[in-house]
Amino acid sequence: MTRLFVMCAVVGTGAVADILNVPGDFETIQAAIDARSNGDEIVVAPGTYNEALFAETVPGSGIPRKVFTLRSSTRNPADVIIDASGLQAPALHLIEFTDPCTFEGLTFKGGVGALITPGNYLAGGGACCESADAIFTKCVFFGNAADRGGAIFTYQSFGDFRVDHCIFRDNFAPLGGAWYSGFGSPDIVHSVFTRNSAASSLQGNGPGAFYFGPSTSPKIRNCIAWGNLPSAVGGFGTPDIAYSLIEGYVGGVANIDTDPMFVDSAANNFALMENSPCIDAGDALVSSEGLLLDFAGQNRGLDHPEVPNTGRSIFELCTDLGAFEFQYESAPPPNPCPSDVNGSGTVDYEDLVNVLANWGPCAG
Ligand SMILES: [Ca+2]
Ligand SMILES: [Ca+2]
Repeated sequence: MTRLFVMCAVVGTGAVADILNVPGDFETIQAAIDARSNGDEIVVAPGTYNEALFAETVPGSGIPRKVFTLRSSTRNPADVIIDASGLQAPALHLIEFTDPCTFEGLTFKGGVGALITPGNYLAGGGACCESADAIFTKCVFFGNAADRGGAIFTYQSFGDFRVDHCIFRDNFAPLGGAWYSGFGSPDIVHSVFTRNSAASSLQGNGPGAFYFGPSTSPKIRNCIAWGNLPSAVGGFGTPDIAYSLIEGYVGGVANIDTDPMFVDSAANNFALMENSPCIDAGDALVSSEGLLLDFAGQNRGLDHPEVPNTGRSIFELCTDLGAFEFQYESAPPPNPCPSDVNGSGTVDYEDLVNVLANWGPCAG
């Protein structure tokens, strides 16, 4: 009787979530996904996992929702690489999640998209999200390819789709080198799109970063899209783009179109140089909503006192565009009296003795 009561209590609350460790509890990430209960958190140890992940729920089919979180144990995308190379599938494929699953600190690479019918095209090399909301935080998508959405394909998202502090680089698709979005309004915040490419196809040309499909109104804030081929954005949808650097894009509020000045793009270092136009050019209201740490885990919203605040600052917050906040460090104040060798506040006999006692070549 007691046992029955406990079981009912557990099932009744629906709030008992477990942590599933990979490879501690499950040899593969997919095995953990298959074994999950609603609300579980799958924590992956550093390594490269040659897997193509798949999860679905189908409303009315009896397959329970079982929303989950998947993250690296270090929350660093350099440490856990989901590499779908050779598997002829997306690195991640989600179907029918009306509540978002969460993905944090992961790299998705080597995927080639899922076959969508009718239409017969491959969609979403890194992540194919069919009628599925998701939240991607601090994830990297590179070296993925598809026909639509080299890195991400979103279709009929329900309004809770968001990426923040993600880096999309070196992905390819004829339509939407990095992202194809149809029938939905994903939020894209503090992310970097670079070196993604599209090519001519029967459907038309490009663009390299975002393709806004029909009935698509993505909200893009504090992002950088630079160096994508043949262009950054395009399509039929009506994007809401503000406080961003989108190469070649004209319109919206407080957008800029000039070199973002990455520290070392060739080495995939997308932090900002001190003379970057992205510094203090963001919308701090967006950053203040739970996004107060940047890709490197450093504080957001630092005011660079020597840079005009061209974005929207909130109180003391002056946020930057892209995934990294420029870490301003004030220089030490100049010494007003260099001859005061012992720092006494007066230049006197003791300073002179100190100088004479140390006369000659400096050690070292
Ligand atoms: Ca400033
Ligand atoms: Ca700043």
